[in-house]
Amino acid sequence: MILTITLNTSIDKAYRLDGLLVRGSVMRVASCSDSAGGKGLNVSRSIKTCGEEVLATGFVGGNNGQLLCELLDSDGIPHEFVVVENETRCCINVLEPDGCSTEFLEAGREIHEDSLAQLEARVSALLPLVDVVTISGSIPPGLPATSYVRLISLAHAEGKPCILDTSGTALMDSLEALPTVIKPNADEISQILGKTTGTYDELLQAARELHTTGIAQVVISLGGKGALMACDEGIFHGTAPNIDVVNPVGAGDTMVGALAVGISRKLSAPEQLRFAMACATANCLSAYTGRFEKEVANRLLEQTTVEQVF
Ligand code: TA6
Repeated sequence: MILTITLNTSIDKAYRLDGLLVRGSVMRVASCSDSAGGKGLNVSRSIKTCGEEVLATGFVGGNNGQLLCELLDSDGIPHEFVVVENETRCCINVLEPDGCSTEFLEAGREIHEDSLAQLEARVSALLPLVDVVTISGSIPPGLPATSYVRLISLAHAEGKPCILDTSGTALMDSLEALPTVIKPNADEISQILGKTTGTYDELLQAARELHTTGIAQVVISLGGKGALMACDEGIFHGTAPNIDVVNPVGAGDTMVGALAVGISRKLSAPEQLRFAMACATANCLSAYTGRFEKEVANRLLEQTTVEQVF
């Protein structure tokens, strides 16, 4: 079973427009779909789509928190959240006919540190039951940037691999806990190593350097150019087939979920990367945030290649 941890859950609202966004105007939304969001819940859906057992935890609060649990129930995602006082946030994704996607992400309401202690106790109780842990997304106001350090350490103390997918100071301040897998973008790698990683070779070198600090797998998304993975077996470059993107939102989260599935299934590192890229590409073909069709991912898997570059 895979445990997903989401401190900053969200009701994700996807607004699809009939015309291009016009600033300063009143625009009626052609369609709106709500989904249980926050990166870790997109991750949870992707794990379930892959056919693996998943359990979601983190924080929910208020009416939005209740709606989020109902949305997860309808997705068939088991959950054991710590309920907090303040309302769960909303994140808006505006989708235009030309494929442009604009996201408005609320910071979230304040969560008190005693709630984090409750979550740590909940996670500790669940760890003996799980194979892999994922931790995804931003840290809500009120909690320290080091919130993920203790959660990663709890997982490692039980011998469970832990994938961390976050950014900014939350990522920087969590590296001391040596998460098993991280998925930084090129800017974050530059920030971590304090040097530019503009060229492909600089990215390769940086991924290798980051891996040597003790992070077992460093996955770098190259957008349309695929993704890199630096690990003990070497450095691999995965390339997915070209597609017409329908909705890219959640693709990175689907990649995390598929990486967790790959680890749970004890796939080799390059096979984990290939499987994760096929699922993330399938996510981009779905109109719904953080969802994809397993059959589409299986078809894309045959067209996704991974080559060893170092
Ligand atoms: O990656 C897409 C997404 O998960 C959206 O669904 C929205 O929930 C947002 O990211 C949350 O990002 P954050 O970094 O604030 O956790």
